[in-house]
Amino acid sequence: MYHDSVISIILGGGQGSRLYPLTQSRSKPAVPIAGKYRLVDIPISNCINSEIKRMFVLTQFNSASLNKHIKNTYHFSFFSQAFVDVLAAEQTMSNNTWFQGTADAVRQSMHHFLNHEFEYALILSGDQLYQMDFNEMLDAHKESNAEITIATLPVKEKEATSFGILKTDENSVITSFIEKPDASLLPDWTSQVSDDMKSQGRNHLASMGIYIFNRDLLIELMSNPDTNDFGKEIIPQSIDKHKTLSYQFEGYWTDIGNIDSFFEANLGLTDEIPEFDLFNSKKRIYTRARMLPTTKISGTTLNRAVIADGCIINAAKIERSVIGIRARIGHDSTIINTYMMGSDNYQSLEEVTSTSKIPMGIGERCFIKNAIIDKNCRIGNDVRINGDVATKDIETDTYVIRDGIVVIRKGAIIPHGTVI
Ligand code: ADQ
Ligand code: ADP
Repeated sequence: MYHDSVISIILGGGQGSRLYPLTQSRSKPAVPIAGKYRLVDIPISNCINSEIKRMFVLTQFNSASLNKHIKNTYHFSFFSQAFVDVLAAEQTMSNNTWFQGTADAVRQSMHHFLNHEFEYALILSGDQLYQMDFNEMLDAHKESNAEITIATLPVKEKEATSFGILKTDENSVITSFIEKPDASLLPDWTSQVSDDMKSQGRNHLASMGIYIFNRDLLIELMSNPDTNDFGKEIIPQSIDKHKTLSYQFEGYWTDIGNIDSFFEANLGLTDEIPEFDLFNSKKRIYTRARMLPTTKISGTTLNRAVIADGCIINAAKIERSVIGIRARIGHDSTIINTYMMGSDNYQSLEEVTSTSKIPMGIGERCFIKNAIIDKNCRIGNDVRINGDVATKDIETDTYVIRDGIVVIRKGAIIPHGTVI
């Protein structure tokens, strides 16, 4: 176990434009996933399960909901060294800019890390869904005397242009690296992979954006103010000078950095055997213990539905959907292929039954398909939302359509009878 020698640095997101509008009023790590968690719970839980308990979350926005979530969720023993610190981009005498990229975010926060003793810095992305034991990666790093280790995953050709792609020698030492290569270059960038990966057409070795750096090397690399990004500059410039190991991972891992992948990763949880396993007690995903009541369902046909705590559901049908905490869905409504995040609070019975104001949740006789409904939305009666891949991307005050997915903005009011 490496808990005394490792700190982890979670990259909590730049401007968050790829997950917009979910990041319109909150920082990326605070985006709700899987009905009751937030994005930041994934890397934090992986660290806790790997006994790495000193964590920094780097974010551009000092968002109240992120701070509150972390403060209310991760209580460690008074006698333990464990902590989760949120470090937001800060103006100091020596710099007055926001983080310019992933490496710049680490550089600007170095003075916080250096107050702590550590041998290895584990750098993690804040927008990936996976379960990984970092001790195995740390073992590989230490045994090979590497200065940098990158977690890597075989990917298909059509995905390879979105990642850093690399080649290794027979000892898994990285010999070349290219950030997000043009498709025309890919035939030169295949690697030897296992038969299983080969049979799935996964012949390119991609960086997962998960790095281990030895402390002294990280200090040295961060002293060069001209490098702002790990994938674009630090890694390609380091591999010739510093031994950089590829630690190959073949488990489930997916980037959830844009609306389409975020949507699919959430709906994937409704599969009969989801690739991301929330039911594994050894790889538990932690979140805030909210003490919500059990969910109440009446008259609903449920098919592949994942339903969080504290919901009141009277819908006719819910199919391939994830329904988040405190969600309320009215009579005769049909919800298909939808991620509804739920609500931050309950309304009183008078508010819910009032005819003057649309209550939080989804009303009666609605039909909702291919949608993400952010928290605290008020969807009236007889509303029809039918996302379709043929629909062009559009943006209004209350919703945004991206890749055919209708995203209802946080707190939006959708009047009775609206058709989207
Ligand atoms: P990308 O995912 O495209 O590629 P990037 O946008 O830099 O890389 O994001 C990496 C992580 O850092 C994300 O979690 C992001 O939210 C966060 N981040 C980005 N800018 C930030 C900032 N200014 N401050 C704080 N956090 C920030 C990277 C690598 C590729 C690799 C893929 C794997 O560059 O080589 O293949 O990750 O997903
Ligand atoms: P969660 O972790 O439950 O998703 P947050 O920490 O972001 O949520 O905030 C939700 C909490 O904020 C709720 O548990 C509730 O106590 C409080 N809250 C938010 N909005 C309201 C409101 N309008 N009325 C009462 N409480 C609220």
